[in-house]
Amino acid sequence: MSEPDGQSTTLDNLLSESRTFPPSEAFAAQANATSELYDEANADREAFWAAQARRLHWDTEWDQVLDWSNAPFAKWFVGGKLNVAYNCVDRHVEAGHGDRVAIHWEGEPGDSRTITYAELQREVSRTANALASLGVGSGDRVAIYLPMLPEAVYAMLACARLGALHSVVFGGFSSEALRTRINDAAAKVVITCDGQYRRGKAMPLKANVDEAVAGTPSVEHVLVVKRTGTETDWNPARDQWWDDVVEGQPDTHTPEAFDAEHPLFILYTSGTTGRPKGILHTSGGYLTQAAYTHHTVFDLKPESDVYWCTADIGWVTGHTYIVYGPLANGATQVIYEGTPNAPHEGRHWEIVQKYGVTLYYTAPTTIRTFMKWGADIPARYDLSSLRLLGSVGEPINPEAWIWYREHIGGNRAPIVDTWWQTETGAIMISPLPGHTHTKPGSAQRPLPGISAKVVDETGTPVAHGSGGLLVLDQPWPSMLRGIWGDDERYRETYWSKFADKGFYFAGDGAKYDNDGDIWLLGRVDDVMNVSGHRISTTEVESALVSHPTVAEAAVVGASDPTTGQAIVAFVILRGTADDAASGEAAIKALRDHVAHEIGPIAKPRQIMVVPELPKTRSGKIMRRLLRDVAENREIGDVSTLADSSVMNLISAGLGKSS
Ligand code: 6R9
Repeated sequence: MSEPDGQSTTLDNLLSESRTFPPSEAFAAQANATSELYDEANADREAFWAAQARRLHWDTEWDQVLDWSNAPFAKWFVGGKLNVAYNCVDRHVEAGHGDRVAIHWEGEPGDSRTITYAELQREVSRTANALASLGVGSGDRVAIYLPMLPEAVYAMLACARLGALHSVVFGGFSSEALRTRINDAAAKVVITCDGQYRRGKAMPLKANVDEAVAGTPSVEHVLVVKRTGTETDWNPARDQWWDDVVEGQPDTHTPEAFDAEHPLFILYTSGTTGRPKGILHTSGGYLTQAAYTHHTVFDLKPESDVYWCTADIGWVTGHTYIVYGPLANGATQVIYEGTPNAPHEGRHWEIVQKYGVTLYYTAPTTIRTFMKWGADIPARYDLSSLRLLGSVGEPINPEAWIWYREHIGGNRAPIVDTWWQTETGAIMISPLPGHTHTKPGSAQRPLPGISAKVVDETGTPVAHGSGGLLVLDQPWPSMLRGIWGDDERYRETYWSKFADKGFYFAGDGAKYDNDGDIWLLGRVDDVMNVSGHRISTTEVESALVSHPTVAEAAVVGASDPTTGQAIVAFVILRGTADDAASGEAAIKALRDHVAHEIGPIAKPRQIMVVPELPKTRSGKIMRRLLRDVAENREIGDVSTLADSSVMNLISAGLGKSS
């Protein structure tokens, strides 16, 4: 394990901002969250979660709230049965809210669609019937490789309705990454579209699927949504247009109740090794915590709020806070297909104004991008509808927090900085709006019902004012139930570090301030956080060394003013490589190679050609020293290097860097 990336810079930032922001009386008076929630949860955690589970419709009530006897494999709401899609769609229609808008969908080129709950019910039913006609049933896996289209939501909910597991693969991942994920889950069906809009251009997407499924024996059908009209190759034995299969289906479908622990989805995330982990989530506990947190942390009033989470459906934030949480709560939300600067840098604020968005949830990297573009851009729009702002994905620096509050929230809307992970399934640490006196840069307290601690290497909680490692010391309903097909890796990755205490190790550094509030300080493992996306250093290193010119590679996350961290690679070229191989064109070829192997999000910002890499006597690369180089710092202690002259060689040779 190396030291927390960027910890020192984060700590420096913290010193510069010590204001706290109490909620306004008006907000507090109407808030969903009250301080009693903490008391209720402290009095009886299981009774508290049972009360939260009653937000949902259960076909059969559970007979045990939590079974932790086979830890770390949890069972929540044992014996209970429910249908997740019914809970997200049908029951709102049955309750008389069929005419309520579920989704205001805004396409990048400016087209839009309004989908009410009644329409959503028909679309999800048709899609479920279509998938069933292709042979999809309970327990089957369906890969979804789509941009932000309503069909992505229909497909996810149709899987949930049938008891099939979806594995959504972010549309920015390469065909290689898609193939690995399809094969790991042995998906039977892939759902994609012809092309996707990106900054005004139509980019092919189905072509990636064609490349991927050339090596996926499990795939029987590819279902293709028509979006851009982009020409695509066609394999008639395998490919079908979405419209041809879905349109003619009956628009009713009877949902079946599944066990509370029935698997709901797999979502791949980067670990510290090259191979991504298929994080497994199940039904009852996941939906309970998704609904509870969405209601409490975002203060949702389903009759009047217009909610917008800007995440992509390919990440966990899109799963829990676009699909399952908001829809379980009967919310009206905006889903936007494109990037924040298409066709202009005011696009988000234009959308906020158009739909009267009240609750807005985004990532620090996006906020910092808005800061770069200038406060005069949001100032051109009417943002007075906004009454709450959220942040997720990485620590938010106090400067961005204050800018967000002032220029987007009109110094009025409370900010919730929400800490959680793909593995936790839902928000774990966050202020409660209307209750908490917020502090710029701190996620502050575990939510009622959640327990988290900052501990030292022995698992002992650290004193207020000190730093350590973040652990979750009690099971929670939306916790991952394992890594798909690899129980051992699940135990090893999350539960082995504090095995004697039974703590879940999150992989994040954190500290308590003097009030006992938690400040997240970034990853303490070899996982980078680039624009809120988790990418492992090993994954990028494997991609680099798979290129014929590269002998060895080491990758570090260097702090970056916009993306949080940026990928910086150090490569040793093969013996035969001459000056041409280390030239600009060659470096571009390496960056493109990484994009092809993993996806454009993993492209290194910088690749430096070096003669050697700094290693300890046991052969471990000392990333700390490479980070010093990447961040233009004086190089730290080199005494544990096998050869201490290596750093001089590296510094001397950097004339060849890009
Ligand atoms: C939801 C999501 C999880 C990692 C996590 C941590 C970082 C997320 C954060 C935060 C500080 C916050 N992270 N939210 N760090 N403050 N509010 O992002 O899931 O993609 O799995 O990433 O992101 O390092 O461990 P995921």
